[in-house]
Amino acid sequence: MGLSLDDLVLGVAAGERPALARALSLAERDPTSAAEILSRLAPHLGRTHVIGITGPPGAGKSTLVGVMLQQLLDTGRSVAVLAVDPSSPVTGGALLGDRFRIGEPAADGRSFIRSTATRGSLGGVTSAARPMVDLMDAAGFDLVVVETVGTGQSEIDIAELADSLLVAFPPGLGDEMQAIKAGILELADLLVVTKSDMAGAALACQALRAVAPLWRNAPPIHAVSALTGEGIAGLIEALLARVETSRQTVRHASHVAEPARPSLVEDYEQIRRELRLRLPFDPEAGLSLRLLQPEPGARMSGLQLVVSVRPDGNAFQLGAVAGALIVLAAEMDLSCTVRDLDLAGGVMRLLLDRPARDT
Ligand SMILES: Nc1nc2c(ncn2[C@@H]2O[C@H](COP(=O)(O)OP(=O)(O)O)[C@@H](O)[C@H]2O)c(=O)[nH]1
Ligand SMILES: [Mg+2]
Repeated sequence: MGLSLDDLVLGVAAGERPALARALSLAERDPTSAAEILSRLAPHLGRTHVIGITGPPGAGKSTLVGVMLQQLLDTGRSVAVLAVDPSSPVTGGALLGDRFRIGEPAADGRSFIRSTATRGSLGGVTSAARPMVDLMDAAGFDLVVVETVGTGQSEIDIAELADSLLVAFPPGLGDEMQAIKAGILELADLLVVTKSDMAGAALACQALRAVAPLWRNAPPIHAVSALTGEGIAGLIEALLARVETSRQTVRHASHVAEPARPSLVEDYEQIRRELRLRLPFDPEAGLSLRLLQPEPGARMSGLQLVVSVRPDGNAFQLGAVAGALIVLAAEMDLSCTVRDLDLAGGVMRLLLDRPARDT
């Protein structure tokens, strides 16, 4: 109580922790007020890099986040953490021995940790996660780390929320390998085999390496141990390289006029609307449509799109969407190239572009 919406907006924009904490609570219970606050914070949005981490319960995500948090703070960046699974608190890297010294993360005010209860029936990202991340962004954190428990649905939700998605893959997963084949590998930017100090870790790496070549843009695999510190430095390095390139891409986009891009995104929005009108089912109920960030240094002007099957969807819907996308693109004078279509795996990757014209 006591803080008006105006106070909250000013406080969050100034990076004040009490205001941020209250705005986050508001986002959990009053989406309308949160939306109001966020609309007024619009000029402060879009600066952070969101690191998502997902994977099965007990994979070691929270422990890894604690270790990564300290490492990221050590680079001088400010970091906020949103744990959507509050069952295992982010410890600040309590597992690590003296290999990495764990200070008191909050000591100099560059870190902020918040848990939020899981409400989705599938145990996925709550609908409040997006506005909560946006509030952390508006408060000026360089990085926002979001941990979610991996169920099929939440993995896709977190993929949409994150700029960089880490998928944690613990040793001894066995049958759950199937779940990974069903699309999450395709969504991951970095695959992390956790608990590499354990006996089954080498096998887990092997299993991933065996599957990875099936995908054209398979993500790199990092084996890490929060217990011994093995692989952590390499993981952080890979992550920071992504943070840097995406920052440059954003800068580039805002400084250099690229006439093709915005209108292509508008075309894509029109395609989404048309898909809904023309198909006999709601394509976005059963499928996830995700635009990929342009690859670092890519000269390609087109939009990359990943369509994957959600738990409620099926391969027929994917096939129908593939067909409809091709027809729509042709009608709109766009080129649509299917780069990968894996009906069994439930994933399709497309490139939408404007055909080259001689002028
Ligand atoms: N041996 C080993 N155990 C780990 C490691 N990281 C986490 N654990 C343990 O695995 C269990 C689950 O960890 P937690 O981080 O809560 O997993 P989460 O459910 O994915 O967030 C805990 O008992 C941790 O102590 C690791 O690198 N090596
Ligand atoms: Mg956890």
